[in-house]
Amino acid sequence: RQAAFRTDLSVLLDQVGTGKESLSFMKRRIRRLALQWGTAANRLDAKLGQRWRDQKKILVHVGFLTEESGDVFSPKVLKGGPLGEMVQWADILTALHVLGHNLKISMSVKELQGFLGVPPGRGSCPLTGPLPFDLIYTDYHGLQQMKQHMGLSLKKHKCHIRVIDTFGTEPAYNHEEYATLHGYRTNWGYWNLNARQYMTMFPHTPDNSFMGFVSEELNETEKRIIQQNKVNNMAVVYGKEASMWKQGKEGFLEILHGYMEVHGTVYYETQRPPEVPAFVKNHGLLPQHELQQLLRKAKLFIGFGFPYEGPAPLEAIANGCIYLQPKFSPPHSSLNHEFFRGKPTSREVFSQHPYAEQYIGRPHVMTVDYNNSLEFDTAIREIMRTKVEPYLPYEYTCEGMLERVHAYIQNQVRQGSAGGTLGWASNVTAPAAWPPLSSLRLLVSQEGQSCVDACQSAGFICEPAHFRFINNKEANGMKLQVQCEVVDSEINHILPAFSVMRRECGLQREPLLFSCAGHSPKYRRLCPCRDFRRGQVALCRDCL
Ligand code: U2F
Repeated sequence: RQAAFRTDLSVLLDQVGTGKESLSFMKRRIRRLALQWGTAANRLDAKLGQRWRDQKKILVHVGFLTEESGDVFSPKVLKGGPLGEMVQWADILTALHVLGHNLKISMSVKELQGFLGVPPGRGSCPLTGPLPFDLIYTDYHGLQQMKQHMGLSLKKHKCHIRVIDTFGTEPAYNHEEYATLHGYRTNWGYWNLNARQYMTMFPHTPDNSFMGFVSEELNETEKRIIQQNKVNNMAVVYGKEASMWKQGKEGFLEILHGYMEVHGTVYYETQRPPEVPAFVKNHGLLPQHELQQLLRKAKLFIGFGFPYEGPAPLEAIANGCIYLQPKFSPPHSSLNHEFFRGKPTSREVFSQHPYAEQYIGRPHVMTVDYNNSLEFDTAIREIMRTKVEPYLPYEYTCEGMLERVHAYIQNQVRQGSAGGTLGWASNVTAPAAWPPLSSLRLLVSQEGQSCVDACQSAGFICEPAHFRFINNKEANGMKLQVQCEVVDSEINHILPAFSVMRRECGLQREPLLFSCAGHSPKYRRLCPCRDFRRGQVALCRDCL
């Protein structure tokens, strides 16, 4: 069946259910953005013209909100706890609904069993029949629950699963045997999925797919009004929980206070949290739409280093604020920071919000060393002088998210894999390459450099789907004029690569370990880069 765009969200709102603060938060968000989604649907509909879109049967199982996983998030919704995940799930549900798919939503193991056709009360009884869905979106908690309740058949149906994974999963951590043997085993990884089945919140791990979320978009009149009403000496602090304000913030807060009126939205019960200095005008945790109003007046949105990679800086920039954030030197990662420990990635985070730094940058984003008071002071004064327009990258608009999710749903399933071992779409006979091969740009990294960085510094992005086309002697030797004296094929996540000193070229033997992230001091990587659309890094020029 052909999928038809939907602009009425009432059915979706009924499906989301009631009885928890997390669900109420998501529903308020869906309602608040309904008009924007509607307009975006109409625009994308016109852009895609008469193109056929398959209507898919989709199950969304939100594992972290199930009672069975402990649901630690729901009770904290009104108390300053993380909301980023709920923002993203609300937007994923809306995107799938608006794109016209046949959607089922599960927020408990019981509902999951019902939808999968597993008899209730027989948790260990595996699903024996065919999977009644084309696609299942879930998270790591949900994956664990599905393993418990689908038994062995999970393996068979694995290629239909997409895992929403905020911080990303790198291939070395995903491959069970390799991770176990080489010290990459963590609490989360080792599911042997195709790494593109993990979908992240920001486009930070090109081995995975970028799912994202949306932020409110302003029209030209709203933008003009906001710019007229900006209060040049008003700052809002990023940090809704008192613990984010603790220790070591006094120095730069004093400097900031010397120039600006400082506002906060820190949750409190009865008394002002002691971590928040008396000069800060604390509004308490605000509903999302009131926070937007505050951001419309403020000139500066200032980060303290935590939370990492949340939605709020994008909302601030979209409302015409300049986002000021700390540089991390040395960078934070799972090797040196508690928050990232155990996460299936060794990605290094060089500032509180790397996306804001790399993809948006000046004048909207300033990343400075907070320990250097002079640098900090100069930044504040520059911010007060600088005029900026509200800005939202296309990939974070409703239309951008619809376009991307549409492209994934219609194309990712068609992908083939070298050797057919990925279980990604082995049931399809003649898989056309997607992204198309026309987008491939073959590059060689510096010694010790990953393909993520090599592609990025050349203005491209690493495309793991293209590894299978470059993992051969021809690419290694002839095209790049590398003199390989030996060509070996091994199981190692830094391959394909070659050692300059030893004149040895190495090919990858395990397609699951094709990795943009991999790097090693004495090796130059062979990198499958691709072009991308401006403002929509997930899609290449010919990808739509
Ligand atoms: C991130 O989670 P957070 O929830 O801490 O991310 P934020 O950027 O602070 O904000 C999420 C939403 O909270 C809203 C705001 C954002 O959309 O509009 N909000 C609000 O409604 N009222 C307020 O007073 C202040 C903010 C990230 F998303 C998670 O994935 C991580 O787990 C977490 C830790 O790094 O950071």
